[in-house]
Amino acid sequence: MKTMNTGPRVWPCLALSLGLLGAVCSASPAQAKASSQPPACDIATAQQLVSGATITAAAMQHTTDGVTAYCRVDGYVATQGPGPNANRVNFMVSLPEGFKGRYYYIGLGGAAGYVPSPPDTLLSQGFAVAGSDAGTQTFVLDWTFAIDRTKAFDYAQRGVHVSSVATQELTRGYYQLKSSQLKNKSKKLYRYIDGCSGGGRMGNVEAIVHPGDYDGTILGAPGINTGNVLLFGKVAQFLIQHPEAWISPAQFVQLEQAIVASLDRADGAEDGVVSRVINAGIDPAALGIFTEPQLQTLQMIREGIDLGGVKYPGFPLANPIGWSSFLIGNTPPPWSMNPADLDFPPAGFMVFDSQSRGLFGLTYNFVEAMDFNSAADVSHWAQTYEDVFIESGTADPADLLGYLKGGGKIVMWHGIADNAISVNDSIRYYNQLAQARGGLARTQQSARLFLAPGVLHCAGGIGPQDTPTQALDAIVRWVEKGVAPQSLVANRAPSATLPARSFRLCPYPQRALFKGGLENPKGLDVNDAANWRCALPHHH
Ligand SMILES: [Ca+2]
Repeated sequence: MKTMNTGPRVWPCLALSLGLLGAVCSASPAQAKASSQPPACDIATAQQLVSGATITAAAMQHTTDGVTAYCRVDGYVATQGPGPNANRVNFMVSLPEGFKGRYYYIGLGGAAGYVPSPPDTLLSQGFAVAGSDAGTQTFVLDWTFAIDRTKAFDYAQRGVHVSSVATQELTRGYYQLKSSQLKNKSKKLYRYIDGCSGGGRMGNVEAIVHPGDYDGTILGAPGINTGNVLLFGKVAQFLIQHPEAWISPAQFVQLEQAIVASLDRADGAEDGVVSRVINAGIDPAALGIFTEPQLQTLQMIREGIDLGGVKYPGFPLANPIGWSSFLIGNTPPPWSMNPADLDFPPAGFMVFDSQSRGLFGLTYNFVEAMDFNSAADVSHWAQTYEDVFIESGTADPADLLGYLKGGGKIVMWHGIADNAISVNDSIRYYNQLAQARGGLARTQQSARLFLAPGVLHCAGGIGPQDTPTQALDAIVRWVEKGVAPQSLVANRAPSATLPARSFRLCPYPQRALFKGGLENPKGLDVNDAANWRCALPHHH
């Protein structure tokens, strides 16, 4: 296999699907405008507002529509240890005119690696927007930076924390939230962190390790289980060693059509969408289109992996066409490591290979070195990950209790068709959180999980595409007004093949039920969320 070469032009769509886009929101704002002018937007002034960080740039900018002016401040926090090298966590915070007392931190997916730009929509709505590279400066699917254990620790937990502290200090200072001139009586800065995949991991780690940093946390398809990447490696190794077990994209299209044909109605609405997590109910072997080795591949993906104690549950059968890009590869092995070639490996291989090199050395070749059938090998890998990415491996949901008891709110969401992180793992995590918190009812007072039908990893697929927007809207109301979300209504824009649709997403374990039912005698529009309601499974 050729050497790892990960140019930035690879996987642009994947970068999107890893949750690199910020969300937008349209909540009604609290009055929090400073009555006095904000300080000047320049390096010297910004530097005076913050301790423990070095400001490198500060300048007024405008949203692309030219309407909203904001002061963008860039800087870094110097870090040291546990490795011998020092490091820098680069950050930005953008401070708009028309500030509404809200601060939003952009959680980055994948390996982070760059300072994100603030979304215009959030700035126009009066959010101060912050983000950082989490202390890494590599491509989004390259974790080899972890060879430097200082960078590994920054990525795991310290980077988001120190940049949150610095940018919140800058926000408070810029808007003079410590002064008495605010109309906002509480002088409260409402702080939100939002991300998907690796970005969800960031929010989860913050809530666990630094529960005082945020008031509201959005966990989109969060990477919270080391078994997730171990399963990537296991599947990729199996395919490399057994190329005949590779499954073509065309076969996944056939499988998906068969799944929808047989399971569509099981959720109570014939709408071409499998709206429930269904882990059984279809036997791929019965379709007669897969060979025995291919059935083994499917079984591996559905089975998950055992870390010894913690289990990473496998993927449900929902919309498996996404499995080609993430798990199986669009072309059969052997794969080329040259991004210019079309026979590039699946994203899951890239993730597991680079993480393995980051953990065990740049020349480490997991395909040769790992035995995924050996419990000792699997648990050694997982344990090394825990030791290097401290507090960022397999999370214990009980560790969220401090954040929740302190008043913090969590909106968690996950696409049922997720092709990178199994929706079953978010369900597992939420159920275990409910156990630790003393039951579902109590847990739902501060943490809710919403499942989005048809959504691939963070975005894409036939389901709703603005779930992050709706989740932010919901958590703002929850944090600032105490109104917990009874459901989220998320939307899909019309496409060449599908009409516009709104979806009702219900707090787990509730499900969305179509009021028209399978027969739909009144001819209700299945594409309108108003015709769906939330109910517990046994109430239909
Ligand atoms: Ca259906």
